[in-house]
Amino acid sequence: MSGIVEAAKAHPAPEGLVYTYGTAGFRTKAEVLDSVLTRVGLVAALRSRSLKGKWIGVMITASHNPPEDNGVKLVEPLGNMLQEEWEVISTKMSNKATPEDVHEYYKEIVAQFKIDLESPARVVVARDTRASGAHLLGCVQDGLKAAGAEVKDFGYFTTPQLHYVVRCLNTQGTKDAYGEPTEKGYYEKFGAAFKTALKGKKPSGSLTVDCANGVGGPKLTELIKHLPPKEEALEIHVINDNVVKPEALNVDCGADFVKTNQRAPPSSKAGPGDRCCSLDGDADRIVYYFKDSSNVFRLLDGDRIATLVASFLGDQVRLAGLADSLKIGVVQTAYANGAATQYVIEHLKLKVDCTPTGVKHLHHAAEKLDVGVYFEANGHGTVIFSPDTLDTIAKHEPKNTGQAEALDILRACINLINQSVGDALSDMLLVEVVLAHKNWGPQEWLSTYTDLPNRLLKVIVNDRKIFETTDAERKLVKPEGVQTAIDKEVQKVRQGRSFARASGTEDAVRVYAEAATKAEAEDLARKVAEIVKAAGSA
Ligand code: G16
Repeated sequence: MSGIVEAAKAHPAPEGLVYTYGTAGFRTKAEVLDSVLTRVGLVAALRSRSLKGKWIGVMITASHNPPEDNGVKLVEPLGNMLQEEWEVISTKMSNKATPEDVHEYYKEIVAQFKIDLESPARVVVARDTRASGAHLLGCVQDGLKAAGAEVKDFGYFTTPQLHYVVRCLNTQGTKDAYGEPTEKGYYEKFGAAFKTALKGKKPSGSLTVDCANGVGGPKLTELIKHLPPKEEALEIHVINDNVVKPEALNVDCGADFVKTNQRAPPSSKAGPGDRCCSLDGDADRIVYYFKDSSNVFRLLDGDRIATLVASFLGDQVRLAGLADSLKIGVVQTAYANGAATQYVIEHLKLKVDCTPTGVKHLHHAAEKLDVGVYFEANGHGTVIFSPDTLDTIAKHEPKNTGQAEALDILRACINLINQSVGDALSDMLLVEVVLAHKNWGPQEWLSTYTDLPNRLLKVIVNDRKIFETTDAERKLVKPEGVQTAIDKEVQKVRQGRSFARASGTEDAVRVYAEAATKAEAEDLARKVAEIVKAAGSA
């Protein structure tokens, strides 16, 4: 174990910095991450050993953050986000001051979980296209080597591809086998499911995909090779796929840019009615949009994907004769537009749960449902089917051709949806399948309900950690008095709703506001931002 001291010595922790495993792992400026990455390597090896050698994933990415940032997250054997207990361990390990402290804590974890150091440690690593990725990979490798882990390096991957291979490796040869644990296996699985789910239907028009100049670009180009020919199915135009220039990542493009600014990337050449979508830097988020006949930008975000998919799956379940056996539910966060929540409850007549931000929270809530459709408004999400639901759908005997057809579509959708994590590429194919079956363009999709005008702002404060929330992040409990001030502003506008919460991926407090009109929503967001700014500068 002396190698552990050596590895930690080679990547010393900068003085005075405190690291936290946040909404999606550790995320900050790449130049201060060396020590964290090495220590994450050690923790990943221990996590694998604590599970008797199951494969654990390490993804080096900062997703939607600017090019100079980077980050790392750990993935559990079934492709889920890291267990919270191990998030705490990772945080503690990253903040140990000296190499000796790191070694001591390593031994403490071994004792706490009665880890057999003779058990194998197996870890899968991958990274996005950030310039700092290669160096940080070296730092993780040093930690993994010191801990004696067996490593599979998949090179450049989207985050969901990493989740996919981890799940495949751990389920190989079992009744729950998820697929071939290779990049090719990923394309083959989702490509084949897309073809089956379309059932000969063809999405109307073409789809332009903005890849945020991230890893999604080259991976989408590969995926297209495994889809049916464009004459038979979907014509895709790939844009913003320049990964040779890492400084272009997420700059004036990508899902976060589109969602936050509520406009298309300036590079977009799409005309009215053209269906477009944007991925983020590691291709785990997707939002759709188009220009309407009056040339007005229209966003179809995560809320819209959730309602579209929930309504479609609900129809197929009903048509297949399974309505009495399966209940569908939708999981959202506080960022969900009030109109979307109302539409799900009143029109789709489905149950809605609200959780704090972060895929892990939504995923856990969705796991409690037969069919859990979870999406954050920013485009992160997927659908998960409980084991009993999968069994029911697999065993169901259709009574007529109508039921048989719906059942076929349902089964193909299960294969098309990446159930380990939200996956922009798999979500995109799913949306295209639904639109093709409904024979809808973006305008019909948009017409299902009218979003309340809303505004999302980022406020830079001295210390964002002083902002503490409750009630699924919808209310601030600290600093004292801030929530009361926000409530007062909310009451001044019609259909007003607003909240503030510290980001878990950026050094900022996010403010969300919605109201009956654009002017009121903008005004409310600005007022709440001022309140937050004042409280954060005190
Ligand atoms: C990550 C998380 C998402 C979250 C987003 C913003 O996304 O995976 O669940 O919504 O950060 O989080 P926050 O508001 O706490 O900064 P990504 O795409 O950056 O990995």
